[in-house]
Amino acid sequence: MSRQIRSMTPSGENCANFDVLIVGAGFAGMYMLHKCRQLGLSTRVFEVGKGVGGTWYWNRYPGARCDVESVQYSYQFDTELEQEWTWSEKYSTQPEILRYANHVADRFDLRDNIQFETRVISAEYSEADKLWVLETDRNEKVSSRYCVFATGCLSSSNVPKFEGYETFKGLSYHTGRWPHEGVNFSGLRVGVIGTGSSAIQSIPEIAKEANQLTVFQRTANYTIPARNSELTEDYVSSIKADYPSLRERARNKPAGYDIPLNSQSVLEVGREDAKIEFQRRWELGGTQFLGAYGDLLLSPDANEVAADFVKSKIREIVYDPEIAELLCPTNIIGCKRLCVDTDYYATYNRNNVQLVDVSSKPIDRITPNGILHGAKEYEFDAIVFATGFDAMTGALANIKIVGKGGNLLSEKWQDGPQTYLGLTSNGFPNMFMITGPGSPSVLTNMLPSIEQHVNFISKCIAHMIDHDFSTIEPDREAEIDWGLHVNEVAGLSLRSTCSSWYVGANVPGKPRVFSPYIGGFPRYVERCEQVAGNNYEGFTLV
Ligand code: N01
Repeated sequence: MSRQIRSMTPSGENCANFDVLIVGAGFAGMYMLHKCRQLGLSTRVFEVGKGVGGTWYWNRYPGARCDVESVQYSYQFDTELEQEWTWSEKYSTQPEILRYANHVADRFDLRDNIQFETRVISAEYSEADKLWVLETDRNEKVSSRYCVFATGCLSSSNVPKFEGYETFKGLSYHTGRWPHEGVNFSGLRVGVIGTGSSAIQSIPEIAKEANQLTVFQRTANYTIPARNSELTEDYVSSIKADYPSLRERARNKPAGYDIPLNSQSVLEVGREDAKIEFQRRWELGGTQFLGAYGDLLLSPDANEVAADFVKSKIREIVYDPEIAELLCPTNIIGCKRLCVDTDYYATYNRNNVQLVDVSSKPIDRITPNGILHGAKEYEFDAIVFATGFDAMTGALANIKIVGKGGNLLSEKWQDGPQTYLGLTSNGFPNMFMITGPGSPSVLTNMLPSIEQHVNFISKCIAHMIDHDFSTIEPDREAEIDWGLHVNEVAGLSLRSTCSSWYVGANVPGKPRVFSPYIGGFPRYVERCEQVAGNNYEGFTLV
C-alpha cells in the first residue's frame, strides 16, 4: 500500500526532500530500503562504498568468512529468495556473502535508490520543520521526515595511535578496509598486530603465502575449529524444504541462532563427563561450543572447566610448549567474543611463523622498516593491522548528529550510549538506529536482528502515517529504565567483566559500558512487540 508523507522542504534550504533517508547500504540499509519502498515512501540511501554489502564489502582480508552458518546468516523476509539462493559452504566466504548481497540488490531493484561513494557528514533535526537535514561530503543537503542509521556495529576501523605509524615505508593494511584487488604476500616479511577474529581467520592464510609472518599478540584468544565443509545437495534440499521451522527454532534461541544448547550446569556433571561433551562439540566445531552447558558464562568456576579444555587442546596442537603457553588465554572463555578458525593454532607449528608477546610490554613504535618492540626491531615489507573496530557507537560518532535544541548525540553519549530499545534516543525525534547499542545486535545472528529492527521501524512509520502523527520520540524515563535494564542483565553475565570491544575497552578514552543487550533475542522481541502493541509505549507521538 502506498503511503504519502506531506513533508516539505526545510525553511530557507534548497534541498531535495524524501520521506526517509537511510545511512548505510549493508544488510540493514538494504532491507530498510526494501520495506520503505513497499510502503510507497520516497527513500534515499547513502553509502560510502561503491557497492552494497557493508561489512562484507569492506572486510576482504584473506580467510574472511562468517562464523554463523550460512543457511541462517541470510534474509528470511522473502521465501522465494530463500529458495532461489543456494549457499555452497557451511560457513560462507566473504566473496560468497557479497555475491548474495548483490543478488538481493538486483533482485529487489534496490540500486536506483542508493547513492554510492557518498559519506554523510552531518544529520541535523530541524524542530521548526520537523525534518532531518543531512549533509554529505559531496556538498549536498537533503531532508526527510525520518532518518535511519544503518551504519553497522563493527564498521568504524580502529587503528591504535602507534607512534611512527606514518613513517613505515612498506605496505600497511587494516583487515576492515582491505584492498579490493587483494594483496599478494608471496615472498614478503609480514607483521600482523592483533589476535581477534579477523587476525585468527587471516593469519593461517597469510602464513601460507608470506616468506615470514610475525604475530604481535597482546591478549591470547580462545578459538574453536570451524570444521567448515561444502554443503551437500541433500542438506540444502532438506533446509529449503522446511526453512520456516529452522527460522522458528532460531527465533526462540537467545542468540537468534539455532545451535544446540544445554541448560545443565557443568559443575553438576563433573569434569570428566564434561570433557566428553566438550570433545563432541570441539569436533562439531563453531560457536556452539559455548552452548555445552548453561552456566559457562555465569559462573567463573564453570567457565574454567571449558577454558581448561580449550587450553588442553592448544597444548596438544602446538608443538613448542613455550609458544603453546603464550597462546593459552588467561581470561574467561567467551568474555571476548569467541573466535572460530581453520588451523589457527597449528599455524604456529610452521617454520615461517613466530609469535611475539606484547602483553606486558606494548609495541614501542612503528619504524620506517617495521615494528620496534623492546630492544628489537622487526623488519617487515607489510604490516597488517587486525586491530578491530570502534564498535557499536564508532560509526555514529563519525557523523555530527544534532537533535532537538541543537544537542549533539556525541555529547549526550559521552558517558556511554543512551537509547530506548537500542532503536531510538530521547531528544532525537524520528531517528532510528538499526542494531544500535542497547539492542541484542552483536550478541546475536545479525541477520534476524536486522530484520526484526527493520520490521519494527517500518511498522512504526506506517502507524505514524496511518494515524497522521508527524513525530515519534522516546520518553526520557523509558530510555533511563531501558538503560538500567540493559546494565542489570549485563551484570549477570561474565561477558561484561573483561576488557573487550563489547565494553569499549579497545578504544582509549571510550567510556566502559557493556552496550549490547544480553537479555536474549526472544525476550527482546517480546518487549518490542509489547511496546508496539501498546501504542508505542514509552514513546511520545505527536
Ligand atoms: O577485532 P578485535 P577483530 N597493540 O577487536 C589487538 C567480528 N568479526 O576485527 O585483545 C597490540 O576482536 C587486540 O588486542 P586486545 C566479531 O564480532 C566476525 O578481530 O585488545 N594489539 C585484539 O587482539 C569480532 O569479535 C568475524 O589486547 C592490539 C585485536 O587487536 C569483531 O568483528 C570475523 C592493539 C583486535 O581484535 C572484531 O574482530 C571477523 C595494540 N595497540 C570479525 N590494539 C566472523 O564472522 C588492538 N590490538 C568470523
